[in-house]
Amino acid sequence: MPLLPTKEAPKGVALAEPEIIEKDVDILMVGGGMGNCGAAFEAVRWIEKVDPSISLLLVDKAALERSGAVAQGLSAINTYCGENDVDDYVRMVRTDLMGLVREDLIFDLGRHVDDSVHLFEEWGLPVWVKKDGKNLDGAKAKSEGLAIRNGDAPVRSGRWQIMINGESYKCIVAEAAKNALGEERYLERVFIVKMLLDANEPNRIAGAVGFSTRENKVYLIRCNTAVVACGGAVNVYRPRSTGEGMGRAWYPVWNAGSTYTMCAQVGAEMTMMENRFVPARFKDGYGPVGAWFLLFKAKATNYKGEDYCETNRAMLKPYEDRGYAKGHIIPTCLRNHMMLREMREGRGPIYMDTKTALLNTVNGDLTSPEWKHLESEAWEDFLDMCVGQANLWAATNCAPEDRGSEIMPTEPYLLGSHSGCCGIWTSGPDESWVPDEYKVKADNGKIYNRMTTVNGLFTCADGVGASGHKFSSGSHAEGRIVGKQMVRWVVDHKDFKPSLKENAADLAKEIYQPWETYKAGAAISTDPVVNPNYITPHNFMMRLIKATDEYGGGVATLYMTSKALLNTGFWLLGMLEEDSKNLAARDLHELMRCWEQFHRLWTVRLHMQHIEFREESRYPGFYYRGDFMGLDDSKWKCFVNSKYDPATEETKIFKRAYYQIIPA
Ligand code: SFD
Ligand code: AMP
Repeated sequence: MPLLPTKEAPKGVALAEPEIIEKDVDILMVGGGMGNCGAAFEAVRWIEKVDPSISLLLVDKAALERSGAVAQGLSAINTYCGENDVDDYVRMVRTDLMGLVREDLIFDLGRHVDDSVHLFEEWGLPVWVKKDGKNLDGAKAKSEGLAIRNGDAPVRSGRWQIMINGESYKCIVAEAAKNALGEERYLERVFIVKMLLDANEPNRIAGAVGFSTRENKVYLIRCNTAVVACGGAVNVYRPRSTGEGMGRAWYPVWNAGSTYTMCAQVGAEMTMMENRFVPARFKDGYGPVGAWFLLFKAKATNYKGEDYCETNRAMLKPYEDRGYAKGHIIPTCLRNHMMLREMREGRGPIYMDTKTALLNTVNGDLTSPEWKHLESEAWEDFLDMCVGQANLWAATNCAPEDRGSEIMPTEPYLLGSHSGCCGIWTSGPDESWVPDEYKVKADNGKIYNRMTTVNGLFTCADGVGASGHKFSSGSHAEGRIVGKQMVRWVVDHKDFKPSLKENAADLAKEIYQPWETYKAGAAISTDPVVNPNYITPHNFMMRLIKATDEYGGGVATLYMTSKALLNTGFWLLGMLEEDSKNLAARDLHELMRCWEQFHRLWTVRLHMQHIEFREESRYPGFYYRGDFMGLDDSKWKCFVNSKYDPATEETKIFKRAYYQIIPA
């Protein structure tokens, strides 16, 4: 019989009965992104100083050099304090995130972040330097022996941002982490599925389980302490991209909410999961706008050429009156809020006026050598961090000096390190100025900075909630804070012997279930991706993102939702939860996709539950509660936190007090 054509051919390594590999380590690091590269580097330094017998293992689902958000590189470092006062950094983050942030965490990060940037430069990252009023790019600065770590001035695109030649940013940071670890202390291409609690001590982390995406191996790792830093959640809402472009997104598509799901599932308290980030980006290519707004001083305009941030200034009044949107700082969500009005009322498309910006910079002199340099900077901004946008410009014959490019608010992303702040509730530093409620007391009565409410479980970067605007540099710096604390934890808990409730064979069976489901059902249909007995991870994701898009405030409704809409969404997600038991995998790649969908489902449901709980529209432009359109500080100037109880399988959502630490 001739082979029937298949719509989706399997792509990964064939599935087979997995070998089970068990490991015991003191420190387990899950994820190999900016956060955990910092954690690994710092932990090794302290292990060498304190006790070289402490063991450590870092596990990444991908390869460190190109994993996570910085995989493609970046063209700016968005958090570098330099000459700025750290208090002002806290003020900026507080204003941008509508007044609700953990100021202890932000201050703590601000005072450490520059040190990470200096290390990046030392490890080889070319950083632009200002000399005699001129901008020298990284290579030129290096050749002249200039460096910001030696006191030379960086090229600032904005007050907090500095320019880099960052195509190889992640390779450089990963190399330093790998050099510190040595080959025996990291595992790549291993996807962690869940964290495991201790069998004897309640609320105590004791291990993790996952599988190789290249070999049929299940890894069960017992540990004394763990950090989960698997980035944010992408493709939890339907992206604007369709057809062959589907899958193109702004934040890294590989990060599927593993951080939030895996920590929530073991009972870690979550915070501000209602928050999201809807970045304004160049349409279709998702190219960054920051350098255009800040470095090139470009304006975004409606179809009439009006700067809608000026014409809609009155929309800010209610927020300014309450102390939000101060002076020239307009919170990111409110900038979207004004743009969305233009789109709703038919004054789109919205354009980034690249032409005027470029011509103004060189006073209209398109023949000067400065012009050539400026032109390459404009392209390099994309080539360093979003190659697809440069491709799109080339493919559409777009010369930015001739005409503007359309910008658009994207689909929502869940993250805690960029201009958003959902995540996990953690302890702040153990200092007198930090309110007691911000300190999580561990089993021994001590405070471990960035520990979650689960004993021995840490997080950093996109994982830590209520503390945005860390970006790449702050994520690394926060990882370093965690690395040091984990060594301290091990020293303080030398006698702990992890014991797991689950056994390895049962866990392996559970993880490989989608393969069994596939084998059991496959013969029933001629097309392997359409089958009454199972659902493929791709089809599962399509159902998930349709539900969240339409009912959870996605682009379909211009970010509008309400209690009634959310309830329909929960009903659909409930059925998806049931169907998640019927996810099927044909190969190892699909097995990873199955577990990613499961992580997405948990994360986005929690996001919607938090939105339901907060009866106001705290972030207009990111999302709206149609039934509570305004801000209500009398009831909601507080954190919304939640906690899943692994024993009862119930999630409780509640308020926690906000404390202002840095005066206005
Ligand atoms: O232009 C598992 N970011 C920017 N930061 C800057 O400083 N400057 C910029 O220019 C920035 N911009 C930007 C940025 C990101 C992206 C994607 C673009 C543009 C296009 C933000 C930073 O990159 C971000 O803040 C940090 O990278 C966050 O660090 P972290 O550690 O939280 O996440 P990660 O780096 O993505 O790493 C996650 C890791 O987890 C792994 N992983 N491993 C095992 N098991 C699982 N289940 C796992 N799930 C995930 C990943 O492989 C990865 O190693 S701009 O927009 O402003
Ligand atoms: P983006 O490219 O949008 O991710 O932004 C990069 C950096 O520039 C971040 O620190 C943003 O907060 C900042 N930024 C972007 N757009 C603006 C703007 N219009 N005004 C002020 N800051 C901005």
